[in-house]
Amino acid sequence: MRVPRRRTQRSREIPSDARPGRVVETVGRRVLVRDDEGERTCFLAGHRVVIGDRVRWIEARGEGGKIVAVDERDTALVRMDHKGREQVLAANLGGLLIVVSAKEPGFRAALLDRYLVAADVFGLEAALVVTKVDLGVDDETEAQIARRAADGLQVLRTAIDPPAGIDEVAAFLAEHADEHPWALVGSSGVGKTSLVQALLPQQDVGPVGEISEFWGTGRHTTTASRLFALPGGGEIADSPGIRNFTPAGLSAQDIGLHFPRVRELVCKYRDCLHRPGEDGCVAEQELSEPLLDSYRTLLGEVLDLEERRY
Ligand SMILES: Nc1nc2c(ncn2[C@@H]2O[C@H](COP(=O)(O)OP(=O)(O)O)[C@@H](O)[C@H]2O)c(=O)[nH]1
Ligand SMILES: [Mg+2]
Ligand SMILES: [Zn+2]
Repeated sequence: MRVPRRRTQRSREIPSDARPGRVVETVGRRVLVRDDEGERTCFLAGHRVVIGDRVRWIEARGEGGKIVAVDERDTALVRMDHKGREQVLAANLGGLLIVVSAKEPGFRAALLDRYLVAADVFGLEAALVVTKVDLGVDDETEAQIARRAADGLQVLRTAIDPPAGIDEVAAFLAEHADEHPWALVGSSGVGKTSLVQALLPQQDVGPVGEISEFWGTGRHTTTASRLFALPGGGEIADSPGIRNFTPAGLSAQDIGLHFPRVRELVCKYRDCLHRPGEDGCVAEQELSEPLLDSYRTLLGEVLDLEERRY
């Protein structure tokens, strides 16, 4: 699916003294814009921006900058909120570093699969980071990891104390460095901010161990979404967790196309949605239970949202 394009400036002209920059932090209606000269707080004049957006800004009397235009996005990570509204979470990303913890909280395979679907839908690369391996990885989780690795997903494993795998994450991000940053995604508490802190020991990267949820409006959390430049190269975005991530722009019929093995099913009817009890459906014979569960849960949600919208 192509991301919805947004023209740089709809009707108003961009002032000639406007300078380019990139949004590296958002907390509610306040954003931090970075360019070669540094960072400054900007306020929004009717624009909606997210982390990673390329913008034009002008000096504003005594209070940093004012954003006057938002450039077209190369990519956008968009979710559907519980009311079926599209919500852009980040712009111009190159990939998703999907973070799942071995324990506390336990491995959430279904959420991992949704982010994999999202990467596929929005044209992003993806890799898996399994955090908290110091707590041990049980057999069931190992099986879940092995299944994704067999599908070609790169898997990194980390622990903070004693440190393990941190250099591998840094090397991975350096290898994938270009103008499109990667973003850490995953539930609250899986260790995203701890990982960023381990990558940037000299810098205060934000609160660790606080349960915060991102609702898009900025009202429910003071925790920022923030883009960090790494010393070895590459960039990584950290953000508060999202309780339930549903990629936007998916029709019920599309979902199967974004799941490995589901897309290969040959059922009696070509438009089979592989719901329980469907006539001539081979999904239950052909797929593992966790994979089918992941698929059916997302399908159920999209069907619900479709029903509510039409
Ligand atoms: N045992 C263990 N705990 C960790 C590890 N990484 C993070 N934590 C703990 O997990 C909790 C949540 O971490 P945080 O980085 O805030 O997670 P975030 O919500 O994903 O940003 C904190 O109490 C961390 O100390 C790890 O590698 N091992
Ligand atoms: Mg965090
Ligand atoms: Zn079927």
